[in-house]
Amino acid sequence: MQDIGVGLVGYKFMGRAHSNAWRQVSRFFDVPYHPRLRAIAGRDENAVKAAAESLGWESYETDWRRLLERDDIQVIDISSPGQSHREIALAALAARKHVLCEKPLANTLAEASEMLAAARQASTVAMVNFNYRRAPAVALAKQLVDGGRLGQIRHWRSAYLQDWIVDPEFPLAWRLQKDLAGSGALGDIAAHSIDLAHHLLGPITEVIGTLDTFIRERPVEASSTGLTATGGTEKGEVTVDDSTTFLARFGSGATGTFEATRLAPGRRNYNSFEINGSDGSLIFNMERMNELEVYFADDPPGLQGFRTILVTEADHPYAGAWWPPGHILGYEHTFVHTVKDFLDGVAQGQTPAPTFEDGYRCQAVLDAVERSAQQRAWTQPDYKMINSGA
Ligand code: SOE
Repeated sequence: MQDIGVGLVGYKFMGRAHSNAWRQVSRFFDVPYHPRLRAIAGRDENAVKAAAESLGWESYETDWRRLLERDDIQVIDISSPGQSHREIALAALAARKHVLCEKPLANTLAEASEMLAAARQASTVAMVNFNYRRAPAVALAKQLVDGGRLGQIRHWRSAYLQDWIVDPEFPLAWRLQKDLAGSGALGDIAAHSIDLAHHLLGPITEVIGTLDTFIRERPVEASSTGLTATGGTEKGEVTVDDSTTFLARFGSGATGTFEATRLAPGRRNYNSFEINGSDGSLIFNMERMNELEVYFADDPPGLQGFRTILVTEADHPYAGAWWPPGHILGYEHTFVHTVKDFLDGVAQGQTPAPTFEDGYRCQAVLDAVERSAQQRAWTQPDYKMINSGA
C-alpha cells in the first residue's frame, strides 16, 4: 500500500482525536493509502515535542508553515482553534496539499467564503470534519431518511447540551473568546446540529433565535489542556454566547428547533436529535451513540412503539470493520471513519462530504442566527456563493 504523509496542526483535544484516527485507520479499514504521521505542529516547543512522542508523530515543527514546505507531507490536518483555520487552509491549498479542517470551517462567513473559493480553485481534497455524521447510528438514520422509510419529513428537534463551563471559576479558555473561537455554544456545538440537520433534511432557509451569556466574567487562563484548565485571580470578559435557541425552516418545508448550551448540569455530551416524518420517527443521542431509536407507523397494530436498534451489525455503516455485533464503538471511531472516507476521496480525486461548501452552508446559518439574535427577527442564511456558484 502506498504511503501518504500527514502533517497535523494542533495537539490538544482535537489533535489527540485526529492523531488516533490517522494511527488506527489502516489497521481496520481497507484504505488506499497508509497514513504516515510525519509531523505535528504547535508553537510551544516543549508541549509539541511531548505531544509528538505521546501521540506517535515522527517529528514536530514549531511553525505550521514548515509542514507546507515538506515534500513528505501531502495532507494538512487543521485541528487548531478557529481563528487559525482560514490562514492555514488557504496556504495549504495553495501549496497543493489535501486539507482536513476541524469544524466549524471558519470564525466568520467572510472567512468561510474565501476558503470555499480556494477549495473550488484547488485540485486537492478539502473536507471539513463534522465527525458525528460518521457515527454508525447517524449513517443508518441517513439511509432510513433517504430511503423514504419515515415518509415526508416534517420536524427536526435537536438539543446539544454540555456542562463543562457551568462552574463560574472555569477560566476564560479560547472557546470563550470571540476573536479566537468566532462564537460560543453556537459555533462550537450548535454547528454540529446544523450540519446534521443539513445532512439529513437539506438546507435551512430561515431562522429566528437567541444568544445568551449568563456568566459574563471568568478568571483569565493560567494554563489549559483542551477542556480542562486552571485560572488565575484576574478576571476577563466572556465575549461569546453560553447558549443559543432557535427555530428554523428548511427548504423542504420541514420545521426545526435547535437548542445548544454548555451550561446544562449533568449533560456531558448530549448531542441529540429527533426526526418526525409522515410514516415514522427516529431519535439519536450521542451519549448512547451505538443506538438508534425508531418508530415505524406500518408496524402491526398492537406492536407499535419505539424500538432500539443496536447499530453494531456487520451490515451497518462502518460497523463491520470493527468488532462482532454488540461490541460497541465510541467517540474516537467517528474520527477514524472520517479519515477513512478522506483517504478514499484522495484516491478518487473527489472531496467527500462535508465539503467546504457544506462548511460554508453551516457558517451561513451560524451567521444568520447571530443576525437574528441582534435584530430579534427572522433572517435568511446568505448562501450567495452557493447560489451564484462563484
Ligand atoms: C467542546 O464543546 C467540544 O469538544 C466540541 O468542540 C466538539 O466539536 C464536540 O464534538 C465535543 O465538544
